[in-house]
Amino acid sequence: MFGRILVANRGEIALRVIRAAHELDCEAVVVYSQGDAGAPWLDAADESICIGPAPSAQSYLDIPRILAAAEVADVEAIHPGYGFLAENAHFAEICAGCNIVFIGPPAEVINSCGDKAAAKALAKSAGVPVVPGSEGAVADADEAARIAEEIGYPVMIKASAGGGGRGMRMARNEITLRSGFTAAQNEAGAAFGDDTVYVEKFVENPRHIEIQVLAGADGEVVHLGERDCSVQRRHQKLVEEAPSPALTPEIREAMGAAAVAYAKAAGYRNAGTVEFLLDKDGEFYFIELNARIQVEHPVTEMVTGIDLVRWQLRVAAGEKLDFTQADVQLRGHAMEFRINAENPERGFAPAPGKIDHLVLPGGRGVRIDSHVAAGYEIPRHYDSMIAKLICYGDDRDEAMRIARRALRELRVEGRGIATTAGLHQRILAQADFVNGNFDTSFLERHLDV
Ligand code: MV4
Repeated sequence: MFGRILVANRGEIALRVIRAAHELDCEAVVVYSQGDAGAPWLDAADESICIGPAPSAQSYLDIPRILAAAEVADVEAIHPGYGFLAENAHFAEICAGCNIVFIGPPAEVINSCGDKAAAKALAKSAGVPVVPGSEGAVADADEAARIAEEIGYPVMIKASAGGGGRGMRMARNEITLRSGFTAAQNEAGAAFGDDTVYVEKFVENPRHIEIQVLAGADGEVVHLGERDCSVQRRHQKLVEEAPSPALTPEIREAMGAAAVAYAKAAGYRNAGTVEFLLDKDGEFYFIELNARIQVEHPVTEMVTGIDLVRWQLRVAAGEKLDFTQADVQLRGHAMEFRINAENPERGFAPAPGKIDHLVLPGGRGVRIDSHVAAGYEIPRHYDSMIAKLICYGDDRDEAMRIARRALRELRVEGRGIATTAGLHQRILAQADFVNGNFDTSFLERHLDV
């Protein structure tokens, strides 16, 4: 195991990684921006190094500053967390060039997973179901129109460098296809410096199901079951759970096998997530692989008993997995509720402020992953998530009972602060949610409530 690592992130995930390192008797040095000076999670680290001003471009996204900190701190490895540099192949490559282990997959694998059209082609060749559509990139609107005619409308135009919903356009006819094609191309070019797009059949109101995979140092791959992340708004997930109320044991096994097949074909290493769309008829389609630890990883940890971040460090240090697929048992039910400093009644506008009064729930079945404390001023520069409430019970009903109780206990108060906690209580009172009857359109359809 490493003796000392650098955590190139902030907030709850920085704390999560520091905790995992300490449980492995590994020291953790954390970088921080001036916007995070004096922040509570810095106390948990063995050392903290200020790398620049609050704007991420000059701190958490600034590769030279982070590598300078790694050099000064004399670390063996860097954990990127999620967001920021987590899926930046260039950063992973530079780490390798500096003889610092990037805790994640190799740079080439990040690169190949980042190209969605190529990833889809690889999935198809590995026998993984994909949404019917173009074979790779589509050159122009005429070609897009031909393919759309073939597969039938509605279709989706997607940026190859996109993901997480960016650079996507839906089209129900040739007119909107042609305008959407240009729009997607321009958006992708501006956002990613790559205007490659591809076309596929539009799946109406899918569920978003993802499979957690873990690949050891020799390329051995296991899957740790699924997470249902359908309760989201504009691609911002709000509630995630495992197992999914929509999966039968048969679909779970097939989806798990598909995720493993893709990860093996991609030469994957470390923790990753294979995203699928699940339609009304129980058909599933590969979408992309997220080459990072994800926000919602705790629900998988709760139902499998496997510490994903600890395994990220162990695999990066060259270890093989010490268990096989047959050893992975799913037990109980876990739900994660993202507590964001946002006002759902005002279009989810950021609502940061200084936390004057804080009560974080506890007790049986409750896990809180949070970096905040009373007296903490939520900075405006970063994302608005201030805590993750993870509830665990023997079954889904028990997990929801614990969640309602925990959300009643939760208090985050201060001038200007609003949170998503009340919204979660209302979600937990919705019959469709309680019955497991929801898809990616759930939140939009129930927003009035
Ligand atoms: C789709 C789709 C329907 N049909 N692809 C959005 C994020 C990206 N990872 C994939 N996304 C979608 N791709 C086809 N062919 C609908 C979505 C989608 C979605 C997917 C997952 C979770 C939430 C979503 C919300 C709207 C649309």
